Amino acid sequence: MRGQLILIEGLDRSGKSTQAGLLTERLAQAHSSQLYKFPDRSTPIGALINKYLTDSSFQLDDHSAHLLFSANRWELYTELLQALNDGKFVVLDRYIYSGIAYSLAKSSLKHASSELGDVDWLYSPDKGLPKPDLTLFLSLSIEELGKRKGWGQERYELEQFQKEVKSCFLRILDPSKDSTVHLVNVEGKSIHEVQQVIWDVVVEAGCDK
Ligand code: T5A
Ligand code: NA
Repeated sequence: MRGQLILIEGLDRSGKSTQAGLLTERLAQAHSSQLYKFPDRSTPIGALINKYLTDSSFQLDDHSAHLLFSANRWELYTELLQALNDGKFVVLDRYIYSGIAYSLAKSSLKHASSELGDVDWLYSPDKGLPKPDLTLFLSLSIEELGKRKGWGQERYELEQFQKEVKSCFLRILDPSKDSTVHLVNVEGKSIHEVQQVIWDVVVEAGCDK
């Protein structure tokens, strides 16, 4: 039987990696589970993405950057699909919605996407990747993010840009249009409290079995 594909999305430093790791461990109590993080900086395309994120002098056209993030997901596609087909429960730390939201937040690509019919151009390179059975978006105020450790070190960690990204995420992740999408308010919650809320949503959605 195919395993479940559970995605954790959110802004930079919202606690995705912490929660994705804890969820993978929790699922491992009853199933074989595996975690994938995107971008995966260990691959050939991931190395280029890492350079782009950490070296402000390294420039890429926004369209090219968008395609690279998608290409990075395709690098892991065969392995990820195999894991799911082997019955593994797969947890994703960012995925296609990050790809859309961060690009949509750039004025250059907003223009491209509206010309080509809303966000069609942005979605097209990810077409064919497995859709998550459940997506949890960790929602937190920009003020709180700015207080988190290491904030401001990478390309996109700018307050105004994150505000824009947040509104793009909320535009494409709409629980009233897609029942697999859940918004999780993590404001003022401890790591343990967020973990419990996430687990409740997973169980409620039947994604723990
Ligand atoms: N990107 C990504 C794209 O543009 N397109 C794409 O297609 C994809 C996939 C790097 C950048 O790439 C962009 C988005 C990003 O700008 P990344 O490597 O995932 O992506 O980078 P970050 O999101 O910045 O990863 P972080 O590890 O910094 O953030 P997390 O995973 O959200 O946060 P986490 O768990 O590491 O926690 C951050 C800090 O907060 C603390 C933790 O201990 C840690 O110190 N923390 C809490 N503190 C208080 N209360 C809580 N509840 C806490 N939870 C965690
Ligand atoms: Na992370």
